[in-house]
Amino acid sequence: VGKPVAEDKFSFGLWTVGWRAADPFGDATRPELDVVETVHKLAELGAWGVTFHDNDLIPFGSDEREREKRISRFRTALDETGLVVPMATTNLFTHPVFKDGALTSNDRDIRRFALRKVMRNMDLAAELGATTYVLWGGREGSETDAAKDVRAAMDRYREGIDTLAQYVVEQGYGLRLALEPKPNEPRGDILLPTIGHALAFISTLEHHEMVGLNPEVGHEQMAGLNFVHGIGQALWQGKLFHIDLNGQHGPRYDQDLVFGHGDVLSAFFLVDLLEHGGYDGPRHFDYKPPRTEDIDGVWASAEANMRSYLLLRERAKAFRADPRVQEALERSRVPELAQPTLAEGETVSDLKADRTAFEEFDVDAAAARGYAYAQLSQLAFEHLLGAA
Ligand code: GLT
Ligand code: MN
Ligand code: MN
Ligand code: MN
Repeated sequence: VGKPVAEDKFSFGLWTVGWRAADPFGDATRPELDVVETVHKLAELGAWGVTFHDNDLIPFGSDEREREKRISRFRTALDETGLVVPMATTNLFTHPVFKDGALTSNDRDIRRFALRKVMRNMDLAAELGATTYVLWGGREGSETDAAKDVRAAMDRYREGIDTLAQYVVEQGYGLRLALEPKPNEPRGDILLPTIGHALAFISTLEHHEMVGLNPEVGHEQMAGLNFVHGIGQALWQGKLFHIDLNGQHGPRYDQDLVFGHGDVLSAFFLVDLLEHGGYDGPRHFDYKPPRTEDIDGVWASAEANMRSYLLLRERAKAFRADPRVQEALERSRVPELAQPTLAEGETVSDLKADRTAFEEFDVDAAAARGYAYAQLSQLAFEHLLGAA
């Protein structure tokens, strides 16, 4: 595969390559990365976009002068490189004020402060041309069920998202909101833990049409769920506004590995789905360069994300184009699922009157038919390995 190009729409959060690798047990292993250097390096590697939290760019508590200075340095780097800002988000988790959450903190003053913090960064996001605004509620949750009235918390969560959507409408910003589910970490339990919970929540919103999802590979896998199925449903509901690509080895702490460096078979089917399922948004990497790496390792890992995606895309294309795969899909009756179960114009009483559907249906013969999924699955595996 060649070098990544702008059309690939690869983007990175400033907090990814910029992670200094402090963890709950150890200090940072890397120095601070300068924003301007980051933007230039990402552009050089072939990335198309860069995303940020307010506090990745502007340290919490900066005065107006400092804020303007930082924004202007960032803007200059963007102009110099042509990198775009497709998405922005808010840090509602680092400062101790958010220890019980932001939009759902029990403390009302903190909820009001959180809304203002988001609104302020929405102004900047719109100014920089972003089209998606992500909300990851990492601190929305609890460690004890005694602490949180979940029904009241959902009321406040809905009020918060509706208020922010209303702000976007009133300001005339071209932003859509994308909620990012995660089951736990840093809270013991986080509200809106999975794609499914978040989709159900969105349907209750006043401005539901402008709110969708930013699902992350590792977050669903931490919950033991099939990410490809989650993305399939999000696409089906028109709610895949953005995506966080990375790697994870099943239910354990949030690993944020390089894309493809976790469940590789799932990554293959994910790329196949994104490429053939009508998603044309950013391919955004939300990963952490391992704590063991120096700065060369950081850039090698950034490059690895894009290369993994391109390799998987190439393999997925070959899989789709292989006549043996098309035959295998037919044999497995995969295309038949697209056919409606009732015939055109058929009513439920027609179905009830159809003796071939039930009374005369040969259940034993139907039960005996194999689906040939073993062959199909192996073909996918061999294409993934480049062995087909
Ligand atoms: C944080 C989190 C990510 C979210 C980011 C957006 S912040 O790094 O772990 O999964 O996407 O707020
Ligand atoms: Mn993660
Ligand atoms: Mn993360
Ligand atoms: Mn994420």
